[in-house]
Amino acid sequence: MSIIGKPNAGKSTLMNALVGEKMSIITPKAQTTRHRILGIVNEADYQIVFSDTPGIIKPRYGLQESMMSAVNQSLVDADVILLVTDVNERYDEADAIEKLQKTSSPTAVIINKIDKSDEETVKSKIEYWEKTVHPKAVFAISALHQHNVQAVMDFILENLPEHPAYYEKDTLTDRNERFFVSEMIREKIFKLYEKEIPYSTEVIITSFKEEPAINRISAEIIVERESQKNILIGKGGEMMKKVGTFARKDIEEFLQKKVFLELFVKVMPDWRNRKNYLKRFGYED
Ligand SMILES: Nc1nc2c(ncn2[C@@H]2O[C@H](COP(=O)(O)OP(=O)(O)OP(=O)(O)O)[C@@H](O)[C@H]2O)c(=O)[nH]1
Ligand SMILES: [Mg+2]
Repeated sequence: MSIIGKPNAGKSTLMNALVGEKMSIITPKAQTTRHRILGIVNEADYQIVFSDTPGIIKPRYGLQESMMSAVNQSLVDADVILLVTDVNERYDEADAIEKLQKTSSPTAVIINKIDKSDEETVKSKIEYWEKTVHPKAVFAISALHQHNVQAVMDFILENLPEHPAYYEKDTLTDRNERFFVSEMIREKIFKLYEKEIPYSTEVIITSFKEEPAINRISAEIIVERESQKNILIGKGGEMMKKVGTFARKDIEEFLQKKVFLELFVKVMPDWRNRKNYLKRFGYED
């Protein structure tokens, strides 16, 4: 079950709504999601494996190339595809449409953010998508307000093939705690910094010690240039403190435990284009 679409369309918001858990981080900035992230729903008589993916773009550097191979990989495996679109986007979804043409899996187009639109626009978008990609269904929804999300869920259940469960019954995702912790830190960076900073940043968990009453976590925030390091840290370390405080709150809620979080900023020139760094950071070819 693959969720694809352009950056910022609301794919991660929809996945979280369908799974009923906060799996993927969500920010107002494009290209928030960098990996394929699985969210698994287990019920007595079925299992649905959702896969959230990075927004479809034309890659300009190594990191973005890896992001696009995550999208392609998720399409290869998908039994059902949801193409998420923002109702207020212009009609320039050629890259996403092209990907759909390579698959024969049942597809639904999701017109999202209808809370920010009007009936007439929604109607014309439904018509546009029906005649452009001939999907099996079109849904107009608001993932943010959980409006019409159940209809999408029903479509998925109707179209999922009979198959033995791919994962153990209590599995929720393919990612570990460290991954989610690093994502929570990255989410704060996407929200607190502007321009190229979020896109030049990676977060690596360097130490994760579980003690009875507290978890001690250290993370490195990787940037590409010395000047970015200074911006990240901010005057007197103020900005870094903010990142740490907000991230720690989320991590404590996620782990249901007290957390001591230590952040270090490190420069790795041009990491977004260096194969060995990308590999080490968990990005596949
Ligand atoms: N008004 C409104 N905003 C929404 C809706 N769904 C998502 N958003 C907002 O749109 C922004 C992007 O949402 P995401 O879920 O991160 O989008 P995405 O498609 O995963 O983005 P990338 O990971 O960058 O590809 C966030 O600010 C969301 O709160 C919706 O139904 N209505
Ligand atoms: Mg996303």
